[in-house]
Amino acid sequence: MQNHWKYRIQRIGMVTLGILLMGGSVLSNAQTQQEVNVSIEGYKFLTSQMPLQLHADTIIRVKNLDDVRHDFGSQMFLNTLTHVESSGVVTYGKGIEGAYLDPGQEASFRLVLDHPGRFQFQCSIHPDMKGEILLLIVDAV
Ligand SMILES: [Cu+2]
Repeated sequence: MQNHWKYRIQRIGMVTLGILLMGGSVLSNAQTQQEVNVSIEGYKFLTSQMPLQLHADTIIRVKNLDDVRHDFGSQMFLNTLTHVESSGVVTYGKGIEGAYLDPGQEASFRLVLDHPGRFQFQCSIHPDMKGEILLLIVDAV
């Protein structure tokens, strides 16, 4: 029963996202997307990222390679509009804490970072699991 309710809310979110994306593509000048890849293996976050730029579309792809459930959560999503896709379910908005990942599962987080810094993330199930994404100011090429 509760699953049905959740599904409906998320469907509504998807429609809203479609409208926002259409609006966004008119406003932005086809910026390139920058990627951060995070794999979870052996109760550790392994991060690979290119130098990140401010105000660019950023996608964080997270994959759980362990055979236990993990969580990818970060404060950075709380005040930032974030588009999360996990198991074919899309959520969009501010205040997203993160996503749970079952064994083998992937999730992606799309957002635009508007200030530099170290963005920390963690697994709420295993508090010792922590990682970070760095956004240093670099001159655009
Ligand atoms: Cu964990």
